[in-house]
Amino acid sequence: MSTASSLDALTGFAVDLGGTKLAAARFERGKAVGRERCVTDGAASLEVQVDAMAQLLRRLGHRHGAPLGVAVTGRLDRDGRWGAVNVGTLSSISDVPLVDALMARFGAACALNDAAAAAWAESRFGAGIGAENFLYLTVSTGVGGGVVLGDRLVSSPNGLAGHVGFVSTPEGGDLCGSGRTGTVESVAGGRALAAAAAEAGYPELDARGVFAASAQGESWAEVLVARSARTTARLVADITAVLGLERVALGGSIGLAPCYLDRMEASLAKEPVLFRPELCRALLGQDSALVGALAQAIEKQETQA
Ligand code: ADP
Ligand code: BMX
Repeated sequence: MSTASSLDALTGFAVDLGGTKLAAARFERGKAVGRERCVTDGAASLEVQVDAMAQLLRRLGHRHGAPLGVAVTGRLDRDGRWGAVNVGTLSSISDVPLVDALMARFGAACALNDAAAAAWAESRFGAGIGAENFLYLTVSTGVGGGVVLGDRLVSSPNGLAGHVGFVSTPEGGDLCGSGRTGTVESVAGGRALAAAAAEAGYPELDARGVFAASAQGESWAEVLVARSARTTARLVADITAVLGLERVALGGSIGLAPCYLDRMEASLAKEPVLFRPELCRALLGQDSALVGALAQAIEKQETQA
């Protein structure tokens, strides 16, 4: 049995590069013993993104060759090349050699999509335990997903598998940064909510501000929050029709916002029972992607040893 199959076997470093924040942590026996974070530069090149990771890792005491898992927003193909699917989130990342750059800089690294990493962590150590057909859904800057069927993280050579935010929705109509029109991400994700707030006359608000306005009873904001939750609930029912999902764990700062799960539950309750998987919050919270990336890094090292 792989030692990474238990949480307390996880000792090393992890990075989670999302569309809004870059987080890093040092883990000892599965516990975060140091944390660093900064704002993501969505226009940065590969070199600048790796520099930003290096700064955080240096502060955490990283040494060349230490176990390192890196979770990134965007697509990671089988050759370790990285590309934004939504170019509005990372405008300078298009088919760049991430894994080569990480290996050259840090001596050891394993990289994967952020939602895929989070799905792996939740399925092994968190909300997915005991579910054979499991989806982790992040509602964050964008809307992303990772699917675990049995003991296997679903992947594809081009790294697109699991990108559930790019499914289209009848709620949508706008052009998405992926090139598709009317995607779930272009309605329900954080960038979409900020854009909708600007259209409603609140250009200074981000998605967090929209949720705060909604909590204060502002009806324009309430409409946007309700539409996001309704759209992701419908997405869950649609994916359930394809994969027979048993359980879905919600993550990301929007997915973990206090009211969001309840709103999704209320929408999902209108679907026939067959299309309603169990819905819960990610048990590892904001750490899912960090933990999953490090677990994958350690599993990879063990396989190569
Ligand atoms: P990332 O996408 O970088 O992984 P997050 O999961 O934190 O990061 O998602 C960022 C999005 O979540 C932003 O659009 C931000 O405005 C929004 N957000 C942050 N905190 C909250 C909150 N408490 N309630 C609702 N939305 C939030
Ligand atoms: C987008 C896509 C996914 C990512 C998801 C959540 C890009 C740059 N990202 O759908 O790869 O998993 O967002 O990422 O195309 P986050 O930035 O919201 O954390």
